[in-house]
Amino acid sequence: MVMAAGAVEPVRITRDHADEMLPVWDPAGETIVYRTNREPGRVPAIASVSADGSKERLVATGRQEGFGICSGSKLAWVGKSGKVVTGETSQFHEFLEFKPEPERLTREVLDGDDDHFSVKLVIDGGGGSGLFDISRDGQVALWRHSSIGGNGTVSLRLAPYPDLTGGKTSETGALLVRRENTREKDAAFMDGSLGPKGEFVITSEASGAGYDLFLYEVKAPGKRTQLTTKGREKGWHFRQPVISPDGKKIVCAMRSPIGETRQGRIYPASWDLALLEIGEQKLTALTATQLLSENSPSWSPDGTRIVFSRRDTTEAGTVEPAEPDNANLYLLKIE
Ligand SMILES: [Ca+2]
Repeated sequence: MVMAAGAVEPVRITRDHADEMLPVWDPAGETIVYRTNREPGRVPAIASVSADGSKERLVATGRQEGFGICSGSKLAWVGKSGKVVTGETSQFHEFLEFKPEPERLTREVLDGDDDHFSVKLVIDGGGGSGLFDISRDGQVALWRHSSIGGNGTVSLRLAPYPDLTGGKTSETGALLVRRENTREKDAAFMDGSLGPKGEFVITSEASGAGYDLFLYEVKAPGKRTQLTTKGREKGWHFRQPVISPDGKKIVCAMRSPIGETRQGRIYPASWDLALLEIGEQKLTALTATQLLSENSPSWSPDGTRIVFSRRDTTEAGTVEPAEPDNANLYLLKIE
């Protein structure tokens, strides 16, 4: 594996000393929304920053109890509408649509619609979801439904996004694929990402001792194409796949099973980012850092940059001198 030709040092774009995680880039422009834990009590909230590092700010907060307004999944932009969907896990768990405003939004209610947030899906059955994505054109939604307390099934479902009106994650839309194997249920469909028009889905799934990436054509449910094999063969983890705007490439997080050492102490392997050409199954490392984890990538609308979250895996606060250990967002050019 080699570094990409022309790869350059990533540029840090957030400065807050709390953690910035799970960034998602607006298909319409230069705004990136993400999860932050900067609020008192560190309950997750929603923040945004411009790709040039300006306008870093809180966008929406919820009740400072439980798991909060941005805890159920990665955020998802609704095409170029300027609207965003968040997974909220206060009391009943729901996927909520809202539109970021110049003023910070505050959600006071535990469940249901309010002035700014409308329910698109309700997570039913006592299980979980944790995965929600919308195709780049805003037309198709993908989510996971898990029945943890029930029969141990995990499903991926799809629906036209405009059709979501507050139904249940267990029965809305159409089934793409389901796993009934309880042994693997916790690892089934760890991450999932929709193609630009919702025409295919890339997943990360348990594979051997690791995780590999797989492709499902929406028109041929049940048929699975394996895109990586080092999970099965060597215990590598391939996670968090995101598909380029042209639908031809994937950036994902990957890590080897081999730990890393600093000052005689061994730490788990850190995450790096990799680029995969879907048709050629050619994998290129975009980062190769020791003891720094790069994860949660998201593509710029023109496909020339990605934003991701980075933190020091030793929790030693070595991001910058005199700064506490914290996760930050970075941009990386992709040539
Ligand atoms: Ca930070």
